[in-house]
Amino acid sequence: MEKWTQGWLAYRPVKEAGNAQLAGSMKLTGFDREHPIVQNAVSEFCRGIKGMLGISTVLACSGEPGKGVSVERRQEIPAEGYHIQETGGVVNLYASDEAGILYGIFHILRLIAMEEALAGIDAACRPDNPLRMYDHWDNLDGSIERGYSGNSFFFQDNKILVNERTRDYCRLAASVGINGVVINNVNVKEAATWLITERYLGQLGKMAELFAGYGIRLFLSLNFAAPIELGGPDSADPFDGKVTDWWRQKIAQVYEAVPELGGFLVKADSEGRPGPFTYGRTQADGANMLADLVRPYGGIILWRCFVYNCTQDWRDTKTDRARAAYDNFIGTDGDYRDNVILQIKNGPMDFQIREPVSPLFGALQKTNQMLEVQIAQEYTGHQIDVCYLVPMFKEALDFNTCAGCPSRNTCTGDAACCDKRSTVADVVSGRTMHNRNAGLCAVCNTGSDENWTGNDLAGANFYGFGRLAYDTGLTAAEIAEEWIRLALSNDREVVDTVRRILLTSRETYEKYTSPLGIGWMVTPMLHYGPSVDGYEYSRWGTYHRADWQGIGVDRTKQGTGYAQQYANPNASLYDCAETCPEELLLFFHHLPYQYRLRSGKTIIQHIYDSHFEGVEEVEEMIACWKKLAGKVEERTFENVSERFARQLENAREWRDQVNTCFYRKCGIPDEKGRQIY
Ligand code: GCW
Repeated sequence: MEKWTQGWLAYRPVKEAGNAQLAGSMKLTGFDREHPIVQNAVSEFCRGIKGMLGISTVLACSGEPGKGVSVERRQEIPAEGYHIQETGGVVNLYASDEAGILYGIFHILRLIAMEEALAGIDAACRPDNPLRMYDHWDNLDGSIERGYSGNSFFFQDNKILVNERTRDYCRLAASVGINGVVINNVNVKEAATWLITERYLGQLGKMAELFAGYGIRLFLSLNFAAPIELGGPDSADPFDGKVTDWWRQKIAQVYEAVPELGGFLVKADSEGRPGPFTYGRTQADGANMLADLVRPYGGIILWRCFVYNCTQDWRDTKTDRARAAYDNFIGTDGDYRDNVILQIKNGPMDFQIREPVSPLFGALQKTNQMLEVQIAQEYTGHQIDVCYLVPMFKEALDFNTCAGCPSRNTCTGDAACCDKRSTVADVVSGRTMHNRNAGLCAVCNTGSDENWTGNDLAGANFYGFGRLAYDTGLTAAEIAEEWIRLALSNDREVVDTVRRILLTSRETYEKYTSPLGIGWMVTPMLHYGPSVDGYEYSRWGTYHRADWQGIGVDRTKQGTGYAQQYANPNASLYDCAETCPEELLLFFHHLPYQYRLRSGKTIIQHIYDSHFEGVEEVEEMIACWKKLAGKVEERTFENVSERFARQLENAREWRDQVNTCFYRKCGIPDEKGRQIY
């Protein structure tokens, strides 16, 4: 069996900080010690205490006195929440359900690992978001679409794997509060279509049971045309009785074998995937058909909004891919069953290093919504380049959609009238609509590599997404610091250095790649490395529209009109170049190279400067990292050093190709006379 690390659950020996006394034993009241989640919580506690403090603990019989951790049921604690309170030398952990205990135990272990005293602790925690999911794009042959850290550990040679690594995956996921996992790629083809058949149901049942022991519900991506492909009726029309009968039986069969199944994720009518549009039905018609059938089993349907025309003619400047999600879904607002959730990518395009927030959030007022982000670094460096994405996710969550605001059409942005419940965080937590079917999911960045994530530092995204989904109030810096201390070291120099690297990494990546929100410019299909015009004359709708005079996409009223999909004041802010946030300027406006930014620099000079700076920043990161030799584990040191060498090469290539390409387009030299080819 291959080896793999324990990530942030390394449980290395630590300074005990007075915790040894307090963590000496564990006592349970009001919970069944045979419950799988309780069992897992107890064994995790024992394992952690042994590794970190060298103490062999036992689960004492309920009611026994003495120091230790006392676990008790308290009905008033919210679902999946917990309260940890130290009194008289006993660490009391209260929860109303088993998942709360598990999360509380991981919290206690986290504090011990960070050498923080449990004495005096009084922490009440509850999840900010009902659903907190990792979505894997794993294929049954073991490959991973947009995977940058080896092969799948869920599938191999068209078989499902359930083994010790699956358990360690669950431990990592549960330790950061993940409660749902989609194991297979949203592009459901070939063998994956058969996941819902006898061929796989036995193994799926085992996997779902293992997951359930960690408070995680298993979900599957579904092929909307499964009836046709699996030998059922020759149609997938959601209004055809033969089709619904087929699905009814199918879903009954699946739930019979996999009773813990959370439901299904569907990518319909997108990038060649079949869907209800084929039959003249709406997205809601398709989603509702499945939702009605999974309802008796408590299942939910996650329906993706990534629906756009991927066979665009680049000559056509009116069609705008950015508009597509809104245009395709806004008309169906309110048409969905309450066990359907629309899963919306954070931006209107596709996981670029900088995008505005999707205007669908909040604009949908009567439909469950979920935020989809990507920690697999498809467009952000393939887990070769370091790019800590939690700051980007926070930005999206903090965005005020201003939806539902009574003065949205006249609002100037400085009015105190702003509805307090209209940020993306409010919408996807369910606070806006008072719904439980809401949350966050991330396209996951893991694979069979020894360190799970290719680059060790990409572990910060794997960890950080979960922590943020559970506790949206945490800052990106706090999450980074936790991860460093758990996964790397408590050493101050390590913590400070790596935190700085992580927190600046997104801006650095942005600087040496695509400027001012323009996006793309990547090598087609691969999506790593520069190719300025690579997608410019393609069918994918991802253009920068640069010529010899200017660059950017006109998405104003005069252009594609995309900016008007937002509520005011966002719509008017974006519509005008003077008020548009500068980091998004070229996303919304086509402007001459000589246009002056607020810094006084022209756009072309900004392009040159930022590209030189980006490379310099990578060089600085590398110099800082080198100083950590001997202070972090050697395997980690070597892994990150090797990745940094490749990142530097990549950054130089980006700098030189982007600068040269734009210099050749516009003929305007760099004011500082640096080398441009
Ligand atoms: O970003 C694009 C990717 C595809 C992916 C698609 C999606 C799974 O390039 O590989 O397909 O998004 O999100 O469905």
